[in-house]
Amino acid sequence: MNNIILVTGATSGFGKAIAEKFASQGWNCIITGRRKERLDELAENLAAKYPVKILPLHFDVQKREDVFNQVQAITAEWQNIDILVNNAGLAAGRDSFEDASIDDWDTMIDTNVKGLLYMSKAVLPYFIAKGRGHIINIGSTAGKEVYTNGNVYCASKFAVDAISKAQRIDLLPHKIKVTAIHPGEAETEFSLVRFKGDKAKAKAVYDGFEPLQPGDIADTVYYCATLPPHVCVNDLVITCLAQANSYYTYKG
Ligand code: NDP
Ligand code: 8X3
Repeated sequence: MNNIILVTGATSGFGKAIAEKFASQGWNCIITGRRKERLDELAENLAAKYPVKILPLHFDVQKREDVFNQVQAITAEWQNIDILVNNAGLAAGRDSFEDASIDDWDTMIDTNVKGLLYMSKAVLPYFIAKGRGHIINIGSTAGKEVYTNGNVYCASKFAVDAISKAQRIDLLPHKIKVTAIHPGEAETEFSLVRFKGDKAKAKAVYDGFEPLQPGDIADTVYYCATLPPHVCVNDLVITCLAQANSYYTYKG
């Protein structure tokens, strides 16, 4: 029987690359996101390319009832989940505290923090029933150091860091691994979303250096997910060569 991974935010960027990586290695995948067309297209492509099953679930992680309804409705065959990757997330805006939009703050907290909590809580009964599981939370270097105009995005990723540490402790009796992966700047749709469709602004973020690519994060998730049962990577910061941390990216 194939292993099963559930990846949130699989319509783009890291999530899409993670689904592709695991499918290519024979894992059945539950993929989620709000953009149904993209989700269905990915499901069709992966199922055509690899000998695996793909279950697309279309919902918004901010909506508590939808999260629980969707996760609780999956059939017994799919409930045998081995890994949950809490990847869905975003930055909305990059403005000074006094200028930042409160709606943007709500969106980031509701998605990056509350969405991750809802998903974890919804999947946990399946892990507890089988006596093992692995939660992989995608944080950020923004959750390690606060940078100029990063305010609430950074706060949401500091929360991911704290929640990961809390889950690691509290879920030990259930033999559930918890891994937080904190990437630095990576070329996905992240900046396009952050700058609300402004392509020039989004592209400028990656000028002058070679950023991480989605496949780099997919490979890292796969590595953490396939270690022996007694080994758990707890906290992993990963950046491109040019980036030392949230403040220092060499563009020489
Ligand atoms: P993308 O914008 O390419 O992908 C984000 C994914 O999250 C999409 O699939 C999107 O799907 C999904 N998503 C966003 N909001 C929701 C929601 N409310 N409900 C369900 N799904 C949602 O960005 P990345 O791949 O870069 O981002 C993935 C994660 O990595 C995020 O948590 C981000 O904060 C983090 N990260 C990104 C870095 C980067 O530089 N790129 C660096 C460090 C961390 P849809 O819109 O279809 O719902
Ligand atoms: C995304 C990376 O540097 O924009 O989390 O915060 S950064």
